[in-house]
Amino acid sequence: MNIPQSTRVAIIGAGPSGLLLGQLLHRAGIDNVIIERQTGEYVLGRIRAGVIEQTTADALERAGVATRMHREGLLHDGYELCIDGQRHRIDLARLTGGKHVTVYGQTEITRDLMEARATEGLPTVYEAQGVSIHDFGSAHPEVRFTKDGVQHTLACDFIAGCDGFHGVCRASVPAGAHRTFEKIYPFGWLGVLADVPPVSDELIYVKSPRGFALCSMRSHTRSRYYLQCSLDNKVEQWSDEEFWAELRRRLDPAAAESLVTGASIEKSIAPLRSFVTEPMRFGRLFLAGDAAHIVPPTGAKGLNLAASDVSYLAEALDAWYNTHSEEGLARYSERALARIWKAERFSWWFTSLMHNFPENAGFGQKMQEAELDYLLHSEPAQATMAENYVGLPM
Ligand code: RFL
Ligand code: PHB
Repeated sequence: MNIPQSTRVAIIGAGPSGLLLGQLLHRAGIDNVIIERQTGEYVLGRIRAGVIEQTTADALERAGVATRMHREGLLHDGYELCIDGQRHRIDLARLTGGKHVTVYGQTEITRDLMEARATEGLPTVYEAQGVSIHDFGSAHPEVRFTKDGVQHTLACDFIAGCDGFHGVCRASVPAGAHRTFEKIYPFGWLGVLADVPPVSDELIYVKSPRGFALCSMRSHTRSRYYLQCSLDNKVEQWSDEEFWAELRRRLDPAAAESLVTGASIEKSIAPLRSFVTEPMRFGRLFLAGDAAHIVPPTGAKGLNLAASDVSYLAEALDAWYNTHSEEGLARYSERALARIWKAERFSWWFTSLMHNFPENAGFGQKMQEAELDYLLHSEPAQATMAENYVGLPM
């Protein structure tokens, strides 16, 4: 591939944010180039999100990449909360007037987006080294990087920072130009992916005296399970046998009994964090997705926020190029942050409700118990939870 020297929008990062933005821009007739530091295989190897809101499914539809999701994705109109060995169903469809979520892995969405991009011949530079961004305070920003030992400069009108939490874009913003808000949780999630049938047709979020667990899935034959673990745990400390034994201890007796176990095909530990940077626009640099915010995975909101960010951004750039309106770009940060803070609240609340907190003895624990008791016996409380879980409107 010839590496272009100029484009309209330079997108940094080929995760779901960058790839979806690229596809939405292409559909609006806006040239873009994606610069990614890893290989495509590496990006596909990261096992992450599994639950897709309707607004994300709609964005994939607009991007022209929803065919396989419609065919293979699993529609879920409820999930269960298992509290100290007893299961309670949250009936999403009934509580939200017919809404549902789709269980379809981030890996599959990423693969669909990569394939669409390759089919349409859109430029993506993988294994770009030393990526740096310049002059985004001016009308002529630039991206510089090295590929196969050769230095390249990409001139552009705008830079989209879709390069995740550890990327270069947010780090390039002068310290005084933004504010960050952060909460670190005192535990992580140990995740296992295995080719075994899921323990139940629906997701089960588990709170037990031994800590949180989650039973999720990717298909009728592939399961994804998580355990709350200590931050000083290493993946190597957890054999498959130990993982399954600990999961069984946290489940209710019926689920523990019917759990099918097998060899893990992926095992990893993720720390839990809430993080937001404000604003998300710096001249001609726009941050989107994990580059601007992180949620703990309990609410299943990270990928969904990435999709709403890039939907707002694509709409704003479409208006700029095709109707010469600057309003969408001017309002991008404010619009995106309004949705982000509500998802931050929900993810923090659901995380606080379901996990064991070392510091939570006494009053904190009583508050958690009262909150759970209220939720399980109040229809309006369940409706609020369901409304947030299926996703607030964009
Ligand atoms: P990504 O996916 O991190 O992609 C960023 C890309 O940028 C590249 N990059 C660079 N490229 C060029 N130059 C540089 N200097 C670069 N630095 C980095 C990286 O290589 C990478 O390819 O961010 P993006 O696109 O914003 O997507 C965000 C989502 O990945 C994330 O929010 C979700 O995975 C979060 N998440 C979930 N979200 C949901 O909506 N539903 C879920 O069920 C859900 N479950 C999860 C999750 C995240 C998890 N982990 C491990 C954090 C479950 C887990 C366990
Ligand atoms: C997942 O399947 O990976 C998953 C599902 C729901 C969550 C988080 C992760 O809340």
